[in-house]
Amino acid sequence: MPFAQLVIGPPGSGKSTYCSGMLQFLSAIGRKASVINLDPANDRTNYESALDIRNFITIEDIMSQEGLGPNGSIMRAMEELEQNWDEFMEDIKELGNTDYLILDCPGQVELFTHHHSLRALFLKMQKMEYRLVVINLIDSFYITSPTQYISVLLLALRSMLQLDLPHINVLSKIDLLSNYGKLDFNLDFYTEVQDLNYLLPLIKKESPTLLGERFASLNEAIADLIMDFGLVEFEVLAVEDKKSMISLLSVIDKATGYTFGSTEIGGDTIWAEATRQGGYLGSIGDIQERWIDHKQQYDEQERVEREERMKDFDQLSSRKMTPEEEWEEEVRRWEAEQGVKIGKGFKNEL
Ligand SMILES: Nc1nc2c(ncn2[C@@H]2O[C@H](COP(=O)(O)OP(=O)(O)OP(=O)(O)O)[C@@H](O)[C@H]2O)c(=O)[nH]1
Ligand SMILES: [Mg+2]
Repeated sequence: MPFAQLVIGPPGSGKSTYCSGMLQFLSAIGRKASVINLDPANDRTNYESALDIRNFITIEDIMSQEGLGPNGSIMRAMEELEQNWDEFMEDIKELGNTDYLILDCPGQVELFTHHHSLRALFLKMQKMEYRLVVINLIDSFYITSPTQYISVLLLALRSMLQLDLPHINVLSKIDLLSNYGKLDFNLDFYTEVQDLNYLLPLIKKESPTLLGERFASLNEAIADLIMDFGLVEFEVLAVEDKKSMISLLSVIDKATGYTFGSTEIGGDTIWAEATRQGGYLGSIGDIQERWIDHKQQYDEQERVEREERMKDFDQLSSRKMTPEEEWEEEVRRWEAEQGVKIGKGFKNEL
């Protein structure tokens, strides 16, 4: 049973960087993974793609043939891909046996809020028995302003409803958050999407004009809607931080059913189960402490520990630790800390 991560998110939210990091990580722990570049504008990927939409279609071609601008051309390229999906799918099949496909999608939000092509492609993959999970990356910068936060919540909700697949929303670049000044609330307020009514006075302050009052009312209505659905939650990610990648993978594994090692469980059950259990991120207070309150101490402590591990390894084996061995070591430590297995052979052990 192949699994696929569909990596979406607004422009610059870290999709391609994530795909590259996840590819390295999965490969290091012995899962066969391949990245497919679905972004026709992505001419310099920071990973080696197993398959590239640009081999079929480039936005330069569409721009010159159809007289469209770069953004319209990306939408058009997705429509063309949808029409020629069988050919593309044949190429995916030729990639052979992969545990995980990782799809690096374009950043136009229309693609996952109301345009049909991406959804149609994902549905086709689902029919081919891929176990899909959407990874929706949203730059954590947006939680620094109440109205922007409401806006990304709406975006996340809209994508969840439109794509109708197991969906993991992730606040990306969490390592940069402490540079943006003090948040109005603790980080868990934002990740758990707690009572948004607390934001309302701040929204009113952010928009003091008459028009601003109507804007505040709009935000209030959206906040109510988001709370009514109660679907949106966020994980956090700093792509260079191995622990945060490992934690996120454990959440992904639950959402896809990889954790269960069974092909029998239906998608709904898995999603419900994954949602019920929540992440393995430790208590959410740890995240506030790790990424905001004591970030520098944690960074320093982790740097020192890593150097010591490297030195010990060096002395014992008279060679440097490979990146794969570093990942394995980090996974082992994480497993010991959490009492949960994620590494090689995990599927068979269950
Ligand atoms: N500090 C930090 N920077 C990150 C992280 N993830 C991505 N970035 C940076 O964010 C920038 C944008 O990342 P990309 O991976 O190109 O983002 P994208 O979503 O693929 O962008 P588009 O394809 O243009 O939509 C790059 O400079 C990355 O190095 C992170 O976790 N922490
Ligand atoms: Mg990209």
